[in-house]
Amino acid sequence: MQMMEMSDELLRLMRTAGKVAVLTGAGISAESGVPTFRGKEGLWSKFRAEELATVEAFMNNPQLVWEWYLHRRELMNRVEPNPGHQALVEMEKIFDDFTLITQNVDDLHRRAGSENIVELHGNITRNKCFECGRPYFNEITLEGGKIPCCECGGRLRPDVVWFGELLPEGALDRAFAASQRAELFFTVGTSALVHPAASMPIAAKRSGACLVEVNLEPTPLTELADYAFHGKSGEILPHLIERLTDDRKVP
Ligand code: BV8
Ligand code: ZN
Repeated sequence: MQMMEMSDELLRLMRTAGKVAVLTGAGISAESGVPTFRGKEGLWSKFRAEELATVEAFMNNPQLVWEWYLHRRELMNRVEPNPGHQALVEMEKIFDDFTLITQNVDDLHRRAGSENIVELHGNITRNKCFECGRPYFNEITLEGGKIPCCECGGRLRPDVVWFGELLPEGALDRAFAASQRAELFFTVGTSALVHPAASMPIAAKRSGACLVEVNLEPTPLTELADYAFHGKSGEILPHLIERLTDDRKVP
């Protein structure tokens, strides 16, 4: 659907909705220069995320996995939130009950100013001990090929959720609760292939929410969505906010 066709029905709903939830994926950070997972320019295109973001990969080759995360962390220091992230900060101010559920570990929503964020897959800026789970705040370097360790002797790892690992319980509960009470649910910049994250829009729709997809290309959610905007989130989201705030200014 083209932007100009944004129906009055959706605008009316956005004008009157109170409870809104958003699920974001790597696509919302693409315009900041962060490679997506499954795009052509995917992260370290010679590897698949599923081969590096796993416990086995870390057990077999912790050096390679740490190099991948330090490379991504260094990239994160060089990029900024984009208008898509900023539009969600505005959205949080407009709706009384707003929850931003993200699969991204890039910390860009927090840096943009979003507050009520549910990090389903952790955050690449944080480290923790693989064994005891204690957070670790010092700089990580891979000097002399040694893997950094915790006082307990356990190996340190990035505080992200790897494939095959359970999501943080609190995060999963909060995300499902927000999805099931939402009147309006946006899924933005995700291929909707990774579970249980991709179940959030489905849970929202099942509970009666209006489902809006904003993504560069169709996904398995497109046919379920009430509205599907296919294009760049950094253009579509600001336009939605502009239409909404113009509208709300109407005396
Ligand atoms: C779990 C953190 C319980 C690490 C990540 C078979 C069926 C169903 C499920 C499974 C299955 N086999 C295994 C599973 C479970 C598995 C899973 O879902 N696998 C998938 C691949 C099939 N899930 C898990 O393992 C999860 N845990 O289930 O625990 C359990 C326990 C034990 C045994 C079984 C089950 C844990 C998953 C978390 C993995 N960690 N990240 C890190 O980042 O290093 S996932 C990783 O993928 C990122 O978090 C990323 O966000 C996420 C999803 O990818 P997307 O965000 O959607 O990114 P993608 O590139 O795919 O798509 C981007 C989209 O944006 C594209 O559509 C593109 O068109 C669009 N786009 C691009 N540019 C723009 C744009 N849109 C708008 N504007 C633009 N400018
Ligand atoms: Zn430890």
